[in-house]
Amino acid sequence: MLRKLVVLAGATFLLSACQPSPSFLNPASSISGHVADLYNTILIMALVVFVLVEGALVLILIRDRHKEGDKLPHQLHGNTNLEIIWTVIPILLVIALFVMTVQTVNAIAAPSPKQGDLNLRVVGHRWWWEFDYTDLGIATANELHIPVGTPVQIALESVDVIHSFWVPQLSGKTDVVPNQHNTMWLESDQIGEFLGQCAEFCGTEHALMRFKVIVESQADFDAWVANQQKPAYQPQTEDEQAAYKELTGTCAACHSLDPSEIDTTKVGPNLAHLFSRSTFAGGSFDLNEENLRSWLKDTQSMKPGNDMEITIPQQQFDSIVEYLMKLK
Ligand code: HEC
Ligand SMILES: [Cu+2]
Repeated sequence: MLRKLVVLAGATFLLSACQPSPSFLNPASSISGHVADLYNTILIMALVVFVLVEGALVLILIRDRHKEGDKLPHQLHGNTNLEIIWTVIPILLVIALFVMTVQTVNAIAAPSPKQGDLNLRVVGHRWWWEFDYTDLGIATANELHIPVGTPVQIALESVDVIHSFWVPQLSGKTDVVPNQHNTMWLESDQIGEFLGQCAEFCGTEHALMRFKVIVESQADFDAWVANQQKPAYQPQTEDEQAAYKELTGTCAACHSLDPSEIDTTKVGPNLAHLFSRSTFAGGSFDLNEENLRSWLKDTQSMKPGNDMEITIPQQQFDSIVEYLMKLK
């Protein structure tokens, strides 16, 4: 048992060393920096208290042990000075924690210090994220592209239950509540990919309601936007025509093939540029042919309980897969 535990703990450490930690303790923005600073300060304070209190305890246990032949020690009742000290010090500590926490909350809640913002709408769906670039007229899902060093203003909405938007390295958590308009902003000062996760239990597939924030240079971001603004790939061959008919027929009840159709009532993600993304179904699986085929064959075994329930006619299956893979 103990050996198993040691191996498990060792493996966890080794594996976690492979990737930079997605934790807020590895911040890539001023907001997460504030949170990490507060956490570290409180941790240090707690460590000092722990070492002093436990140190005194252990010292007394050892030094004042009962020894053979000891007489009954001097008996006393109460010590006003000591009691004042151990009441006042914790009160001062708690006041300090309170002040630091309020300062951090204010720093996070403050409007972004810079102009030139990008406006975004994030919509929580069970169990995936819709990202609407309202100013740029594009809708996408599960992978949020933003330019480095630019504050992004985010309006948060939910079409069903309460979710929570959280990118530990970039932002605090903000609840995404039906019929309520919450806002937040985030900014990254590092290029890279940052993992996000729904942070409010929202049902069966809550754990697979993930997403990625892809922070790029302004030039890369502009190129990405230009591609997303293009219409989806149009059918050329007969097979593609058949697939297109299916995609704009049965599938269109829940999916749009028009990147400029910003429509939160669609139950599933916009598919116009599906293969410009690297993951799907709430950032849960790598997007490649094999996984796409498994998904279309049986979505419910890959992500049990999700809202895509459909059987695709066998004769159209291959052409749909091939068509979807052209949607770059
Ligand atoms: C009843 C609604 C519904 C129908 C009809 C439907 N889907 Fe879906 N689809 C969904 C939902 C909901 C998701 C997201 C599931 C999740 O991540 O939890 C999804 C996800 C997907 C994804 C992954 C997209 C991404 O970026 O995560 C693909 C690909 C897809 N569907 C293809 C299709 C195709 C092809 C059809 C038609 C043959 C179709 N769907 C019909 C609801 C539907
Ligand atoms: Cu959620």
